[in-house]
Amino acid sequence: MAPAPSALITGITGQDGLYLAELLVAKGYDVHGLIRGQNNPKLGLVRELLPTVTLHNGDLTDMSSLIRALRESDPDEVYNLGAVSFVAYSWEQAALTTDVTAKGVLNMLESLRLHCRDDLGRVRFYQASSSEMFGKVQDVPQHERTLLWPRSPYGVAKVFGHHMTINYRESYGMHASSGILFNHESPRRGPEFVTRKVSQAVARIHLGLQDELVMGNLDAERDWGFAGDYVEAMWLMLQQPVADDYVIGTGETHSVREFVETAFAHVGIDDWERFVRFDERFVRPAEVDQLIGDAAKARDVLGWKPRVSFTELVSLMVQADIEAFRAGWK
Ligand code: NDP
Ligand code: GDR
Repeated sequence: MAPAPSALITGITGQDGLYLAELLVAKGYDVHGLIRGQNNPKLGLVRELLPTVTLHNGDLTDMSSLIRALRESDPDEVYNLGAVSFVAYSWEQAALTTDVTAKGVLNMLESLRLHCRDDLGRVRFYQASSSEMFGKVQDVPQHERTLLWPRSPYGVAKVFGHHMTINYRESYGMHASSGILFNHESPRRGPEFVTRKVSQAVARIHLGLQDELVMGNLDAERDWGFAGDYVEAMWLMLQQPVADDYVIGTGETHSVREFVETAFAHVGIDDWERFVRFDERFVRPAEVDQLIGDAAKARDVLGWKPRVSFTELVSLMVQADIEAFRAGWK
């Protein structure tokens, strides 16, 4: 019997890392994760959800730790999901964002190149690229050949990682693929992101625990999908004989206002405006006004399509938060 395939995931403590690790464990992989910091607060959660996963200490800014993690895990596939991923924060810590989200990708690719030595196609690599790279969009909808025009230090950092991934593929023949993923959400989304901020607030308002929701730009439009669907696309990319880049999105766009309205509708509140207050603090120095992905290539080549609709996504997030608050977890 062939040995189980193995995978190393950076960013395993994040939203996507958890879903991807669960998917790979279910597929029979020997799963390894990179975990950073001397006392990571997510360690307990990872151990509880993923008891069979092997964790390796390391940080994307520390190349020797990446080489060690590769040596210890000896993976067939590497998924590079680790990043400073909150766009608003990237203006406050632009240099840190560059070190982790941009140079961290180079550190991982270079570590992999050294690890694989004379068989560079041996390990398949996935880079978590982002629709934020499209920024001031030059095509509607956005596809794999749309010109990149990032609008934040985060977006700029992701462009670096994206092109470095393509460069390592072209220079060394590495099986390095880049998924240009549009926003994807879930009950595991960090509370700093708008969807979870809204789902938590609406749940708390519904339960009488909070009476207002303070927001920034309600006019921004995003192509929102469910994270569980999107990690399948990551895996599918690495199963292809030839590495390539793919846009992953739903092909629908909705405003932040619509997200808020749909979330309140889930708890039977129609006059939602009375709960929502605007605060300049949440407005960004430069905004990405509208994103909408054309995932035709992923549909045709990978056979991928999203399963969860916008309304289902909003409802499942609000409902999960209602249940979590009721259970008194938070
Ligand atoms: P999260 O913010 O939930 O997770 C980020 C992960 O990166 C965490 O595990 C975090 O670890 C880790 N990390 C942060 N800094 C470092 C570091 N210096 N070294 C190693 N790991 C580090 O992000 P998501 O799960 O939502 O996203 C996964 C990836 O996909 C990210 O690269 C993100 O930029 C990208 N992406 C996400 C999209 C989305 O809509 N979710 C869309 C497109 C791209 P810790 O817990 O220790 O902080
Ligand atoms: P985004 O996600 O920047 O698209 O990046 P986020 O949920 O933070 O913002 C989406 C839009 O909502 C507007 N907005 C607010 N955002 C936040 N966080 N808080 C608010 O109060 C608020 N009010 C309005 C924002 O201005 C923005 O237009 C996410 C991250 O996961 C990235 O890592 C990933 O690459 C991209 O999605 C695709």
